[in-house]
Amino acid sequence: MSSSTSRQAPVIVITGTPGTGKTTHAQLLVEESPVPLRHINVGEWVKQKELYEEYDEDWQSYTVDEDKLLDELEPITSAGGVILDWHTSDIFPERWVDLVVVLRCDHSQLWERLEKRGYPLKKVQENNEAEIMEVVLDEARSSYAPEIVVELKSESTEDLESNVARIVQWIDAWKQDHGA
Ligand code: DAT
Repeated sequence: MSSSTSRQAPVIVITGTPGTGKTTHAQLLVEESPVPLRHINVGEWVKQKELYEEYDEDWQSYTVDEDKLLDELEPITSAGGVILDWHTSDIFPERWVDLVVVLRCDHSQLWERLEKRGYPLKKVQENNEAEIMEVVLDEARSSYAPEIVVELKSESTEDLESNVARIVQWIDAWKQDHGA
């Protein structure tokens, strides 16, 4: 069984409604991190490695095969040094995860980002409602200990930079605590 004590570097989940800035944060964090981190965009992984059951044309999304996905991720997360970038977090076992960052964005700005991405209207609406209802935040809070879940605003470049700086500080502290 993996545990945080056996990892040389932390496992960080960056979650949030689609469009809140997970990938943008993960990419900058890879550059700025004091320890090497591998960025896994879980949605892309599911497509590339065909870890899905079917594609839903209506919603333009995949139904993930969760067992296959977890089997693929287990050895990677047990080694540590990973950012898991996904719009949902409750699938990852608690023992895998050291920090959960939940990104938040004002709904009108989120609407624009999702429209620019070319999402169908109902997908824009559904995601926007999910952001307003704090679905992703609630899910993270009900899946992990409160002290490892951090909610961060992602509405500007300043937010992005200060969020990443904060996570870098957290990684420095993690390294000290774990003698890494
Ligand atoms: P996600 O991975 O959560 O779907 P993304 O990183 O692809 O989101 O970002 C979606 C768009 O929003 C992209 O054009 C970059 C922009 N964006 C993300 N975070 C931002 C921020 N903090 N400030 C300004 N723009 C941001």
